This record gives sequence, C-alpha cells and structure tokens, in this order.
Amino acid sequence: MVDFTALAKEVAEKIEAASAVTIVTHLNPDPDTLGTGLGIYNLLKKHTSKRVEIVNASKEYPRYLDFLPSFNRIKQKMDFEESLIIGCDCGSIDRFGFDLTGREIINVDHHRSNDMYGTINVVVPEYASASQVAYRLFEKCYPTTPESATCFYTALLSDTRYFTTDTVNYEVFHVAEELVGAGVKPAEVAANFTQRRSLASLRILERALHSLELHLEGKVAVMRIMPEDIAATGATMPDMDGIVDYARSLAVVQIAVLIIGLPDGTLRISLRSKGADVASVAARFGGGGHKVAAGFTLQNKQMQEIVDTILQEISILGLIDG
Ligand SMILES: [Mn+2]
Repeated sequence: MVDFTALAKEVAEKIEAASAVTIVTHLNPDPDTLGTGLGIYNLLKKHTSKRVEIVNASKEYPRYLDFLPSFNRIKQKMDFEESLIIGCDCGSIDRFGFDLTGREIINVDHHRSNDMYGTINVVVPEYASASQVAYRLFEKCYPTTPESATCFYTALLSDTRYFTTDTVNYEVFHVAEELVGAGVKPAEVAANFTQRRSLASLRILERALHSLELHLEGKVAVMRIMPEDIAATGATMPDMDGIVDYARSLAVVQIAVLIIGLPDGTLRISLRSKGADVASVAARFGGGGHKVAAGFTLQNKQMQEIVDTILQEISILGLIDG
C-alpha cells in the first residue's frame, strides 16, 4: 500500500519551497476533479501563506457544484508562471489543457491508466476517487477543515455514484465517516446533486433515450446525441453527465456507449460496463479511463462508422459473455 506519511512529507516540502501553487483540474470537469482541487485549495489557503490559484481550461463547469467552498475562485487562465503544479484526477498531462512543460507537478489521481507524469506521483488505482487519495495524503500535513471535507466528500459521492460502484468498500465508508466527522452535511450535498437539475439536462436525456439501440444480442446499448439535439435543448456538456448510466442500467446490457456529436464536429464517446474492461476499447482510440468507465474523443469522423468500429472492437476484444 501507499506510504502516505512519507509522500505527505515530500509534498509538504515541495509546497513549502514553492513560490506559489497552481491547482490544475481536467478538461470537461467532473465533481471529482473540481472537488479534489477545491479541497486542496481550501486546505492550502487555511494552513499556508502561499499564493494559491485553481484553474480549469474548460468553458463550462457543472453549475450545481457552486455550493462547494471557493467554487467561484476557479479560473480559466493560469496566472502564476513558476508555481508548483498540483494535478487532480487526471491520467495524462494533455487532459489538463494547459502547457505544463518543465513544471514541477504533484500528480494526485486514481486512474489505473495514469502515466505518472508527476515529479511526485500519488496515484492509488484502488481508491474510488481522486479526493480519497487527496484526503489521505493531505490529512498527514494539513488538518482537515469543514470546507475541504465538503469538497472531498462531494467528489467521493460523485465518483462512487452515491456509493454504488464496485470501488466502494470499508475504506470508502471509513473516509466518508471521517469527512462527515470533519463537518460535511451529507443531506445538503445530496440535495445539490439530486434537486438542482437543469431543464436542458432532462430534455437532452429524453432525446438520448429515444435514440437507444441494442446490439450484439442486446448486450451492448448505444445512444446518440446529435448536434441538432444540443442546439434544440441548449444542453451543455455538464448537462449530459450521467446519461450513459441509463443505458447501462438495462438488465440485459453489459456495455453501454454514448456518442455525443458536438456542433464543432467533435465526437465524444463514453463507455460504461458492468465489469468488462472498456478502458481497453477506449485505448484503441487513444482514450483512457477506468475498467468500467472510460472514454475518448475523435475529430472529423462519421458517427455511424464509429459505432460500427466500437461494436467490432468489443467483439474482437471478447468483452461480451456468451
Ligand atoms: Mn475520479
């Protein structure tokens, strides 16, 4: 297992030695990357006198996360030039969307596919969220605050889909318990997740469900969102988060695929499974992720052609049980 005490000492020394700290979160941000980043941000603000910034290169963030302490501090541009970088929930350096060449990086993540781009790598694939890694690391050098606990808990709740994924175990509940002990209000966090949907998110879900097709004897579900659907509903990327889970929820389905055709011609593909290694499918297209939740992005491709190729790859890789 990871020696958090030793790593925390190294990390704290790096932070102490740095002129400033930039916390970087990944493109198309999810609650884990932002919750992990904000949790660390709140800790450093409270316990150090360093200049700290938190950045995300995307245009849109999930708005329902605005209850997270310091959410309004997240910037699209990096202002510090020689700061120490802390990367959150990101398996490869290009997914940050910033030029980080030559920078010292603390890599805080839980993706098995992480390519260890950091100066210090704190990567624990067994953990359910990057925030679980961050919490176990930073509790060793900076006392947890109610603000940081709320951020870490929110990230954990989201990456475990409300404690339902196969990454959930004793240690996850143990961390959740400690975070609640540190001041998290679980009902408030939950209400932000379940009672603040946008109308666009329901309208786009309706269209995605309408497009659902079953392939390979019903074991693979495919849903498509076309640029017209996005234009008609006004949905943003965060509005489409979680749609693919509806396809996976079908009893017969083993693998679910959601293809989003963005107005600029980009195709974003999300893959989910009930155990099959869909990260291996994503890897074939230059993407990555976790065993049961992965994805990739393509430019200038026909949607139908991609659907056919994905179905072929699933067959070739033998991911479907007979
Ligand atoms: Mn994550």
